[in-house]
Amino acid sequence: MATTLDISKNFLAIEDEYSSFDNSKIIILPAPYEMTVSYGGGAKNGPTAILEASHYVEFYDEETQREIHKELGIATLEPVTLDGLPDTEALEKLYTLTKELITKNKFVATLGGEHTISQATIAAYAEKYPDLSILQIDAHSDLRMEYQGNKFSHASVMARVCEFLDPRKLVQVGIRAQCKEEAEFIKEKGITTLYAHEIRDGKYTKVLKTWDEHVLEHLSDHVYVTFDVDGFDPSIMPSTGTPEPNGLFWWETIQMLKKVGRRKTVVGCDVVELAPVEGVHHPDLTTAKLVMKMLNYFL
Ligand SMILES: [Mn+2]
Repeated sequence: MATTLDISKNFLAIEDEYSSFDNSKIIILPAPYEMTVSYGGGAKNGPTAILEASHYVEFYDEETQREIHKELGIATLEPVTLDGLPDTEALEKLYTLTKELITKNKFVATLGGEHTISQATIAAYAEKYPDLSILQIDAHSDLRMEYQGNKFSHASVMARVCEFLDPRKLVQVGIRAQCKEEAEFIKEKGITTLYAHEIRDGKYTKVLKTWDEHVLEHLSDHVYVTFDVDGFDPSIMPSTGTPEPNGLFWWETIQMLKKVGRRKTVVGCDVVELAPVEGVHHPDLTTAKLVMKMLNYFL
């Protein structure tokens, strides 16, 4: 099994007792993959930036009143080496590693890297949980059959997932940039897509119910959450390759994640596409805190 990072480099800066592989239910898996960036680059620096920023996130979560690292243990693996590998080999490597971790009953939180990586981790989880549904937070639907000639583009990741998972088990939130073919694919295949403009227009807001209830209704019991940070509004998340206006804000997003955690069994997650900008720290910290909130809500 891959080596773990120590207190100087691991998620939250956790001492050995609560961050060893054997003692930890939670595995942070840094996957600095960057091959197909279309606009702004830097996603390969995402995992390290999240880990560094996490040293300024508190162990104690004031909302859930827990110190989750002491309850469950959080081990951070050494970043998986994907550099220089062809797409298929890199994805295969990540799939195999995820599969090993799931077999050992770990909860894997993968840090990207480009969104492309999610097809590998989701494939591993989908084999273990046949009813698995996917909650995708993203500005883009990522359903292009291929992009710039590459079917392993970050813009095609969910099209690849729909090749092995029933598209009706995909729920997308915050979408606000796609091509016509993607919109048609969504309708044709029965994907649940909550477009950003529909959320803002109140399409899913019912009496005493917020839009996220619609998300809950379309998820199965076992859920995998894939979080592309460009789902957030660029005002709180400028550090990403393709920022899009009219994004989600912090509180509504974590409210949704909290409800998902309470009412479903979240079995794994990833946070992808952070492309850190030198001298701009808040998006790195926001992402590290997002990971921490997800762990607190999901486990
Ligand atoms: Mn994406």
